[in-house]
Order: sequence, then structure tokens, then C-alpha cells
Amino acid sequence: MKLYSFSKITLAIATLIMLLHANNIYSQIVFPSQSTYKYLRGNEAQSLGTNWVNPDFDDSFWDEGSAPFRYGDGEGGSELSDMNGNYSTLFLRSKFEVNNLENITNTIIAMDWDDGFALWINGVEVLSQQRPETITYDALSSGQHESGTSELFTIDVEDLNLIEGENTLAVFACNTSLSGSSDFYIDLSISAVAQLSNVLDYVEISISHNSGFYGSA
Ligand SMILES: [Ca+2]
Repeated sequence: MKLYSFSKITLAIATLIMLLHANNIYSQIVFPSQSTYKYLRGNEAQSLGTNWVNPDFDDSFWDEGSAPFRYGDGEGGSELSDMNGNYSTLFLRSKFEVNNLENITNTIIAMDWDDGFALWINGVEVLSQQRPETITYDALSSGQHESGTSELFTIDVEDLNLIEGENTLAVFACNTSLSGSSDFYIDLSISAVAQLSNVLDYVEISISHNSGFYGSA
């Protein structure tokens, strides 16, 4: 009998751990690198306007491809062999799910880019680096930045304009010159830390990149 009781207690504890674990896994954001996006080349974006960052924008006429979007550096993803000399910017849109938003504290955005970018969530700009003052189809980055290493930006979840369920990600990426740069690269991941029952639990971080080159800007 004693052994039976012990088994019951063990089973109860195991079930509780499984439930907590499942709940934690469910409280998360996982948007990995090499994700699929709708994208528009800068030389097709002269009349794009500014509402392309919004969730209800119709991107059905945009191309579709997986990150990284690049030329010169890296490997895999979508190679933009026509970019150098023809357009300096790229417009990207994608979706990601947020589950149990109330349990999420910090969010980590891992960026790998060359040379500048700005990022919107549900129409609100939340992060940028080497961003041009004005986002236009022919803009250039305000400085140079090399790809090859993901940089982590830890952002308070309250500053990210997240909603429960489906969220819209919009990314503007640009080069440092129209034809004088030997490379271009953009990829990112978004992941979250969930807090449950006063236990801070590291859920998942998705950082990976295939860029094997470290060329000049
Ligand atoms: Ca470049």
C-alpha cells in the first residue's frame, strides 16, 4: 500500500510538472530566423506610401521568400542578385503568433543586418539601427553595419505593441549606397521570456544564421 501511495504522489507531481511545463511552453513568441516573408524591392516601391506597415495592408501582390535577404554576404535564403545598382531598399512583411501575452515579460529581437533597418509591430515602429531619417524607396542607411553576427535587443514587452494571437511584423532594410556597396543582408528572430507562478522560465530563443562571410560594407 505504501508503495501504491508513493506512486500516486509521484504521478500527481509528474502531472503537475507536465502541466506547468506545457503552460510555460504555451506562453511564448517564437519567430525564428530564416522565416518566410512577403517582400517588395525598392525599385517597385516608388508609390508604396506609408500604410504598408499596418496589419490590414494588402501585400498579396508582393513576392514571397525566406530570409536572409541578401547579396554579397551569407548563404541561403533569398539572394537579391539584381539589387546592386538597381535599388537600395527592401520592404518586408510577415506574421507571428503571441500566446499568453500576460505571462511574457521581456522579448528578445536578434538582428543580423547590413547596413540599416527599421522594424514595426502592428504598425508601430519598435526598433531601428542606421535608420534613414525618412523611409523612402530610394533611402540609404545613415551608417554602415556588417552582417555575420546577430545582435540581441532585449525590449520590455510593453514597448512592443504586441497583441494576443496574430501579430504583423514589417521590416524596412536598406543599403549604405545604391551601387557602391558589395553586400546587403537582413534576417531576424523574435523570442520571449515567460513568467509563470513567480518562476522566471526561459522559454526559447531562436538565433541562427547561415552567413559565413564577413565582407566589407
Ligand atoms: Ca552594404
